[in-house]
Amino acid sequence: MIGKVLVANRGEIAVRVIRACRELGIASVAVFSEADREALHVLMADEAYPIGPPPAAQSYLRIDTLVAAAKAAGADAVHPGYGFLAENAAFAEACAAAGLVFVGPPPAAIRTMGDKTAARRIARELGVPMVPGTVEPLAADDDGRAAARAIGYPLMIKAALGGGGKGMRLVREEGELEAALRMARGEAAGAFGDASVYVERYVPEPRHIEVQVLADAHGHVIHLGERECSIQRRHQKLVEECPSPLVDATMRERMGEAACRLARAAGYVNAGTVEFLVDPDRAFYFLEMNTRLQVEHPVTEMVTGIDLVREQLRIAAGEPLGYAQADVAWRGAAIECRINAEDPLGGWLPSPGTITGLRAAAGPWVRDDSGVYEGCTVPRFYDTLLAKLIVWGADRPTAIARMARALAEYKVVGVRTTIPVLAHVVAHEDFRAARLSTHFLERTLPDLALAKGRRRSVAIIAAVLAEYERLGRRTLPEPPSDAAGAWRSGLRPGWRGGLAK
Ligand code: MV4
Repeated sequence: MIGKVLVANRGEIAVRVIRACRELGIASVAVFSEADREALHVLMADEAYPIGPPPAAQSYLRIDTLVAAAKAAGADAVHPGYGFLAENAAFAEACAAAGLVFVGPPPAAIRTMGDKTAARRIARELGVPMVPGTVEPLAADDDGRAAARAIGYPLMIKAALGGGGKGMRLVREEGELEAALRMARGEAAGAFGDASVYVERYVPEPRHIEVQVLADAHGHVIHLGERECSIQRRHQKLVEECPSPLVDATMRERMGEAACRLARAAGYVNAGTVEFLVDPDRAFYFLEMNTRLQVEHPVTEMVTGIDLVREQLRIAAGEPLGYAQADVAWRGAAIECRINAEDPLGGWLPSPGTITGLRAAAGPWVRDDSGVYEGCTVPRFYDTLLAKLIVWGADRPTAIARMARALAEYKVVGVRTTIPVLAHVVAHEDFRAARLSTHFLERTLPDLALAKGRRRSVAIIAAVLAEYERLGRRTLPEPPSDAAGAWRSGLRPGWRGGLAK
């Protein structure tokens, strides 16, 4: 039985976990750095403990401090969220050693899947399709030539302990191999404390499709279908959806079955995600397994009706799933947009600061998973994710129209956000026709620069019309209310936020 959970995270995911706890009658304990004293997750939790200075290395990444806070609070369990220590086997072990339930997989499963070559060896054993390449790290003195000739060019060098695109290098021909290998090893050593790398054939124009799995401690493993995550920029996803418009029931069953077999072979328990690359012929290849709850988990929740955080807590408490694969049904379509405090029209730089005005989207089938409130300050020390806007519709076109509507309602003033780019994506004919690839954004973003120029023109035309109206006012009938349509640009008439700046 779990009666109290310490949430070892911040922002929207800490809020998400606190909400699930409250619905289950579980007490929640927040932790906060000096930059997060008045953060939303602190205001929402039942209790909150300070854990140190703003840099994450001195607060949210301190295993000793977090375990001490959990013990001091009398917590039974620790939920790691995503990022920070969520895929750190030593943290899971430290929790267990302190008598705390880690709401996540066993340390051995984290470690196995954290080594991408170990994961590839499991996939090979099981006959799960994967990108051709090595299943062992290259030896420290290996120049990679033999492996590269066997695989063929172009190829990718990846960090064995990497993932999520960090430490990856594309090699088009043998002449580039030596330098790329040196850089990849250096990056891997710096980022992951281990210079080990492996080699894979490069899949051009891939789509990124991942499968959600749930495994309980009683040997039940099921999948909840896929998410399409192809709209991304530099390995940061912007828009995700469930189901993938590319995947039919047969492909879902094949990918889901492969994901379940991988999870089972790794001794996996709790919620996890198996990533695949899908080529233009719809062949899928195992890429890696993420041993955490993912940012984009809500789209799966909206389409399956299953609360993934609730399931994580139930599984961690030792409860059986209580339903089987045949009980999982997928209904309609869900889309998630990530609202980040970044300035896409200014080089995508982070945009920390105080949120002076905020109006979230609402209405039918709209969900706002946010970590901020009007008046709060967005620190510069962490991930820029402010909120996730999620919508559901009976089908994909309905969900897209709803997302466009919801993005137009969403207003954030005081910090720059990615909302204009998200609106661009969901309005684009290629997105609407499901012509998705990981290159979507770089291919279509010049359109956004045009839109910026167009906005300026609209502002000038509006100013000229207003002046004409002022001059002619005496002879014209009473004008309509200024308030009509004011919501498009702000919370109140005359209050100009976001795009109008
Ligand atoms: C690849 C690939 C092409 N071929 N591997 C990027 C994130 C990491 N999980 C793996 N990634 C890729 N691995 C081979 N053999 C292309 C990518 C890739 C990518 C994958 C998923 C989502 C977005 C991406 C953007 C660029 C490259």
